[in-house]
Formats: sequence, structure tokens, C-alpha cells
Amino acid sequence: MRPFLPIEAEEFEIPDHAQVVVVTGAGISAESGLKTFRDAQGLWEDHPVEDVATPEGFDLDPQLVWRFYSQRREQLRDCVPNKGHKALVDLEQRLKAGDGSFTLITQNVDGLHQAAGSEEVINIHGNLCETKCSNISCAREHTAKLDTRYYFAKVPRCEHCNSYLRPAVVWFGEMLGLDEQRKAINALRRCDWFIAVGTSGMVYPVAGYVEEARAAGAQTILVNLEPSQNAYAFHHFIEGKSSEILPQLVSCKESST
Ligand code: BJW
Ligand code: ZN
Repeated sequence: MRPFLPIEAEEFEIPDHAQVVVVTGAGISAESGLKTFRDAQGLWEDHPVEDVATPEGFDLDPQLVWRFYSQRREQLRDCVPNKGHKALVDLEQRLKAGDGSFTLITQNVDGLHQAAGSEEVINIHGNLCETKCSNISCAREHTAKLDTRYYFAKVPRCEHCNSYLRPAVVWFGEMLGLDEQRKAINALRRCDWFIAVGTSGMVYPVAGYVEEARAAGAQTILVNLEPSQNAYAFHHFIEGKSSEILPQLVSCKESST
């Protein structure tokens, strides 16, 4: 592994014609008040990960899992996008106004990118406020948003087959949506800039997207509080808070001077 020398955001100039893919993780929402996943030794809100984020955990105790996700929706209630989310909206608008392209792949299920105004968003791990039927032979999706103002203590049931509804998120051991993966891979194969923000680089397949981007010839930049697990795969590492780094990284230096 080569030595890691963090550099400054000012050293980059992303041109208006760039083909950019950004991957975000829990770190970008941390400054909006949402907890990241891996800051408590495998526990999420005091629950072992495998109890609340696997299909087996849901089969074993649907009530516990539903309460956990209800708590997460409650935490979302008062959250608003921060400067990191907004900087990505600015970048998208600038590239679209030029000859560039912009694709945002988010592992976050909180909807804060859309709330900030991002348009091309791939929710690769699903959406916290949507549900789907847990019975795979029914699997109806309910994209009507769950109201974050209420705490749902009871697991709701599917109106078609009466099985439990579950959050429309991707748990460990589950396949990511085929449509979402296809869009992500298409964007990665034609990108010339790849930026990962606020992610520990531990969860696959998304942690491997940097390799796809490099294979396409992209410049790859990691923006994080600390080197992620897959940091060795990036060309550059900018150390710091996404709400501070992203506005500097995406600004158009020529017009701002
Ligand atoms: C800041 C900051 C600030 C803080 N500014 N930075 C290949 C190798 C090994 C294992 C596998 C593999 N392929 C598949 C697997 C298995 C598994 C996996 O990856 N396991 C690993 C843990 C080893 N993957 C899967 O099961 C995936 N499915 C799959 O691959 O299907 C095919 C298959 C199936 C079965 C067998 C084999 C293949 C599905 C993964 C689904 C992940 N789902 C979750 C839950 C979503 C719903 C929910 O939210 O509850 O997604 S897990 C959780 O982790 C969530 C996140 O999206 C995801 C990533 O976390 P993230 O965003 O990186 O957060 P953190 O907390 O880890 O990191 C935050 C970072 O931010 C930190 O570094 C901080 O320093 C930083 N930070 N503040 C900047 N202000
Ligand atoms: Zn059903």
C-alpha cells in the first residue's frame, strides 16, 4: 500500500465538461444530525447489525426491526440538508449547463440529496421512508412515503397478501436493485472524475465502484474524516468534513477569482 498524503480541495478544478460520478455514504449526512453506522463497534442504536439489517433478523423479530427503522425515521424528522449536499447540487447544475454529466450514487436511505435539490440520484440501498412486502412471491412495493412524524410501533401488513411490510432498503445478503446497479455501472464506465464522500468503504459492491471508475480512466478522489478501508484504491485523499471540503472542491475556480 502506498503512503497516504492528504491534499487540499483547492488543488482540483473540475471542468464544466467533466463526466462526474459521486458516491456518498453516511458521513455526508452526519452534519445534518444523522448518526453514521460504524461508530459504535458493530452496534446500530445498541442493536447488533445482524439483528436489524438482515432478512434473517427481520424473520426472527419483525417488531424489533420495525421499531429500529421507526426510530431512524424519527431521527430524520428534523434533519435538513447541509452544505455538503448543497455543493453537490451546485456541481450538478454547473455540469448540466456545460457539456458535462453528473450521477450521484448514494448509499444513504435518508432522502437528503433529493431534499437539497439533486436530480440524478441513484438510491442504491433503497429508501427509509418507503416499504415493500416481505413475502418475496408478492413483493409489492409501496412508494407512498411513510410519515416521519409518527412512530410506528406496530409492523404494518401488506393489503394484498397480509404479510408484514418491511422497509424498502437493501439489507446484508440481499441483492441491490438491478435497475439501480445497471445505471450505476453505466455511469462509472464513462466517468472521468469519481468522488467518494463520507463512506467507510467497507460495504460491497459499492466499495468496489472506485475500481470500476479507475478502469474507465477516471481521477478518483476520496473525501472523508479518515482514510476509508478502500482508501488505497484512490488517487487522492482530502481529509476533512464534507460540508467544508465539498463547497471548495466543486467551486469553479476560474469564475470565482
Ligand atoms: C465523515 C463525516 C463528515 C463521518 N464528513 N466524512 C465482497 C467482499 C466482502 C463482502 C461482500 C462482498 N460482496 C458482498 C458482500 C457482503 C456484504 C458486505 O459488503 N459485507 C461487508 C460488511 C464485508 N454486502 C452485501 O450483502 C450487499 N449485497 C450484495 O452484495 O448482494 C450480492 C451478494 C449477496 C450475498 C452474498 C454475496 C453477494 C448488500 C449491502 C447492503 C448494505 N445495507 C446497509 C443498510 C441499508 C439500510 C439502512 O440504512 O438501514 O447500508 S449496511 C450500511 O452500510 C448501510 C450503508 O449504506 C452502508 C455503508 O455505510 P457507510 O455509508 O459507508 O457508513 P459508515 O458509518 O460505515 O461510514 C461513514 C464514514 O463517514 C466514516 O468513514 C466516517 O469517518 C466518515 N464521516 N462524518 C466526511 N462530516
Ligand atoms: Zn404482499
